[in-house]
Amino acid sequence: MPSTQNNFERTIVRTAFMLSKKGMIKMAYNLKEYAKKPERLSPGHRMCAGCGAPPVVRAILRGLHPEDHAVIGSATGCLEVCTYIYPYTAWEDSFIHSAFENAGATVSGAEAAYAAMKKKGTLPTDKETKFIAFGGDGGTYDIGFQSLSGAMERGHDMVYVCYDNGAYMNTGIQRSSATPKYADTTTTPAGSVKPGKLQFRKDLTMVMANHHLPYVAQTAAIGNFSDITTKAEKALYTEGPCFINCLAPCPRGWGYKTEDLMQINKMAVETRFWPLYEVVDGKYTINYIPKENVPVSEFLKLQKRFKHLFKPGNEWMLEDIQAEVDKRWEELLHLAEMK
Ligand SMILES: Cc1ncc(C[n+]2csc(CCOP(=O)(O)OP(=O)(O)O)c2C)c(N)n1
Ligand code: SF4
Ligand SMILES: [Mg+2]
Repeated sequence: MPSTQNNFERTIVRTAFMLSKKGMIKMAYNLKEYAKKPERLSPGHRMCAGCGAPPVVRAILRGLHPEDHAVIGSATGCLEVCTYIYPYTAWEDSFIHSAFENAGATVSGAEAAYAAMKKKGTLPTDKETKFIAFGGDGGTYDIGFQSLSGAMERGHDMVYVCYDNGAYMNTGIQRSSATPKYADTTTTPAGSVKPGKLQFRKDLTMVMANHHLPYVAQTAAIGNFSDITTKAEKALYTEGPCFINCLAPCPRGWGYKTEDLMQINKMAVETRFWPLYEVVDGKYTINYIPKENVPVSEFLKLQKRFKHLFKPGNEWMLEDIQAEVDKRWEELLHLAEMK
C-alpha cells in the first residue's frame, strides 16, 4: 500500500490491500458507509465528556463487519467501569469484565473455548465470531503485560486494543509506564522537589512489534477516522494475534477542555509525539508523514499536566522531550526504510 504519502484527513475513500494467511483481502474505507454502520458501543455510557476512549472504541468496533458477532473483554479501568454497570451495559456484543491484570488471558480463553466447541459440533461453524480485548495503559503496559504477551505468543486469533490515556485514570491519575516524561500526576507531582515524572514512556507498540505478530499498529481517532477504522478492520480480519495501540486523551488527567479532544489528538500526530504506523508481518509502514516539523511544545501546551514546562527557566524540559521525540521518529524512519 503506498501509504507514506497519504493524507488521510483529505482522503474520503481509501482502499487497502493486505495479505493474510487466508489470502489477499480487499478493504475499503468510506466515510458515508462508516457513518451508516450500527453503533456497537451505545450512547448512554458514563465516560466523561471529552474522553478520548469512546471514539476509539466505536471506531475499532466499526472495523467489524455488521454480520459478525464479537466477544469483547475489557480489563478493569475507566472503559470497563463506565460502560458496564450491572445490570446495564453499553456493549451490543458479548462482553466480559476481566480483572485488571488478565484481559489477554480472559479473551484468549474465550477464543480457545469457541474453537473447541466448534470442533465438537456444539457451536455452528458457519458463523464468524471475533475476539477483542480492550485494556487501558495501566492494564496493558504494566499490570496486564504478561497476560497480553502470553496470549500473543500462544497465537490466539484475537485482537488486543490498548486505549492509552497515559495514567491510571480510574483510580485518580497515578503514573504508569505510558505516562510521558515530566507529566504532572498524583504520584509524580510537579513542584519544587521534582519536575513531574522522571522517565520517558515505554514504547509498547515497538515491544509488541518485536513479538513478530502478523499485524501491529499505532493509531489515533483523528481526521475522518479512516486510519483507525482501516487498521481495526485489518487486525480483525487477519488470522492470528494482532495488537493495536490507540491514543485516548483524558480531560481529567491531561487538563484540557471537552471541545479540545480532536485538536489534542491531531497535535499528538502532527508533532510526531504519536506517529501513525503499522507493522505487517515485520514490515514497517508510516501511514502519515507530517508536512511540517511542528515542535512537540504545540501538543504539550494544550494540557495542564505540562503547564510547569512553560515557566521561565524550564525550557530544558521541552528540549529534553523534543530530543526524545526526534530520536524515536528517526528510529521509525529507519525501520520503515525511509532513511
Ligand atoms: C489487581 C488490581 N489492582 C488495582 C486495581 C485498582 N484499579 C482499578 S482500575 C485501575 C486503573 C486502571 O488504569 P488503566 O488501565 O490505565 O485504565 P484507565 O482507568 O486509565 O482507563 C486500578 C489501579 C484493581 N482493580 N486490581
Ligand atoms: S477519567 Fe479520563 S479516562 Fe476516565 S472516563 Fe473520564 S476522561 Fe475518560
Ligand atoms: Mg490509563
